[in-house]
Amino acid sequence: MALPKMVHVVDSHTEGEPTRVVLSGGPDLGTGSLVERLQRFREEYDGFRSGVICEPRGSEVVVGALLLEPEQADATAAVIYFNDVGYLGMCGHGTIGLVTTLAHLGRIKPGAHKIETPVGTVSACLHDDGSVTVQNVPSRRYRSAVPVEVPGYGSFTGDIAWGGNWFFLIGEHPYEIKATNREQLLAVTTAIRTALRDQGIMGEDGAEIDHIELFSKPGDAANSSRNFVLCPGAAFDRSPCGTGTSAKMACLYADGKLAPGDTWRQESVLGTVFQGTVVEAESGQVIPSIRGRAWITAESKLLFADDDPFARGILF
Ligand code: PYC
Repeated sequence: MALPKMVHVVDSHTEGEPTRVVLSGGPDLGTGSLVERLQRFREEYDGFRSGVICEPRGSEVVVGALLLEPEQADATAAVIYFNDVGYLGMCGHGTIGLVTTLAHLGRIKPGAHKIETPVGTVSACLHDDGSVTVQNVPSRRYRSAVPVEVPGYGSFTGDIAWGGNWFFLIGEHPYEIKATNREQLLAVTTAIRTALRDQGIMGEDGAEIDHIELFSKPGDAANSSRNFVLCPGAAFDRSPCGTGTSAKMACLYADGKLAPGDTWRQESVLGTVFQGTVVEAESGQVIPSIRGRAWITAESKLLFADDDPFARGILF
């Protein structure tokens, strides 16, 4: 696969978590469903993913958003999210970043916009104050109170839930969720993910659980809870994680602790907040909404020289 010479990107952060929207210079994935286009991206252009996201042009914290032509005539955009190790189903903070980017470029106005993702179409409302509400894909708890023995750390019990990605959600643990504890939190959540994999604990249809979410009391009493979310690679989410907040609300709903229309204010490890709510959907699922804000940080051209040994990123 030859890399393009130049890729035009807009960077933003959503409540602390970065998104890099690829506007031009991305691979030609042809036509077909987004699932088919994602498969082509993964099989034929994975070096583009790592080149755009990994060092020296990016970092493991960044989530990429490849902007594509939608299939539906009334959709504003289609998008495939990706990171330093692979591809995401949906991304809540990324959708807020994408909508803010499109508004920054003058391509959309306040109001509701349909965005296609590989796991379903979501709706994003750009508000007059610049904040964005994302109505996510139907979310559900798959299994509750699942025990896992984690070598070096002991036992944990968590729920497995889908919020556009697969999560293992843990409320009971001895760790203080604060930014200065991030190395410890990264170590334990990474060990939990490895233990889930080693012990064959999966999402539905054998899907890998690649996000681990710890909860505690909020730092600010105005909020409902604080979280720490391990993303699929070795980075943690600086935002409260849109798909993670969706998974959390699906669990609360399943426990009768969150009714449709109630507000859930999810605080991140940095103290930033997504405000969430749910409506009921069929088969015990909920349709979660999360509201947050993104800020544009850069408009850049990424350059890829033919003889650059790290054009496809530094693959540690
Ligand atoms: O906001 O859904 C999210 C997300 C997933 C991974 C990083 N952020």
